[in-house]
Amino acid sequence: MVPFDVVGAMEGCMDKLVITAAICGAEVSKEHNPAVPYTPREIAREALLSFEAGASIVHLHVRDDDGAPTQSMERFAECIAEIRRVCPDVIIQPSTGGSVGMSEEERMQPLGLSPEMATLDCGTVNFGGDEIFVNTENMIKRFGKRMIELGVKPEVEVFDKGMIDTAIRLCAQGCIKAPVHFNFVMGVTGGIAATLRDFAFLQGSIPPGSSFTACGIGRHAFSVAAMSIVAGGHVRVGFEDNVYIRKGVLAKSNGELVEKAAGLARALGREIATPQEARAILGLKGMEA
Ligand code: KMH
Ligand code: ZN
Repeated sequence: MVPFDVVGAMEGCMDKLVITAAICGAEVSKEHNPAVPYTPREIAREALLSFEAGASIVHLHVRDDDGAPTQSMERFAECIAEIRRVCPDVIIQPSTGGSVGMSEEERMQPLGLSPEMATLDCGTVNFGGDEIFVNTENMIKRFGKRMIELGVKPEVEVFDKGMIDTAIRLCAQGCIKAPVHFNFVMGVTGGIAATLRDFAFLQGSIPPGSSFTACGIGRHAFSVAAMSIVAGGHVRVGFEDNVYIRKGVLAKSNGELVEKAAGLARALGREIATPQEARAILGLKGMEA
């Protein structure tokens, strides 16, 4: 993969673009945007709209009906079944991050469903104010080893550059399998900024053979998407990261956000991957030789 080769992208030499829809999150609510889904039905509808607009992966948090975040395995099972009913082929990637303050045991629960993928948060980060998202090295090792045991492909969440270094170290210790798939989460208060300079720094810091996606928080959603499209990475958008389709205008659905990212990709000559193509690109189980 040639970084920053816009001409190459336009000639189709890059992998097709894998779009992840982070449809729900744990911190965003209907007060931010009334279309944020809580119930299994609402979640499945947002997954379907995202899939129809070009998403091949749904990054999944789940909520109680009143919107409270939960990592309950039963609730994940219910939501996954509802998504599968309307959208059988999409890749479902549960969060093991949950929400700030949840215990390791709570967060681990969706792994019990042996999903194809799950997130693996590779370091502790301030989230502004007194909020700290805690991921000690031993926790990361336990999450990583459990994913290896269950054949779950981790997506390593990177809120700052040192988290890439942690993932590389834990790879060498057998807690994460190479090749690693990263997600650069850019623009979180307390994390790395959503700048082109820092994007290049992150991309240049991952081992050869790795894959990556990127998401920008809030107003950075589409500038980071554009950077990743031209750099040969993949893209994540969705209400978890940003609720606006453009300045001051709320998105009607996650599908609208995915559609905008897909439009950027098409304009830059990058084709969109189907879920099956995404499985091959990311080396998910069932697609290995
Ligand atoms: N909600 C954040 C505390 C993940 O999904 O793994 C963690 C998060 C990352 O969203
Ligand atoms: Zn998440």
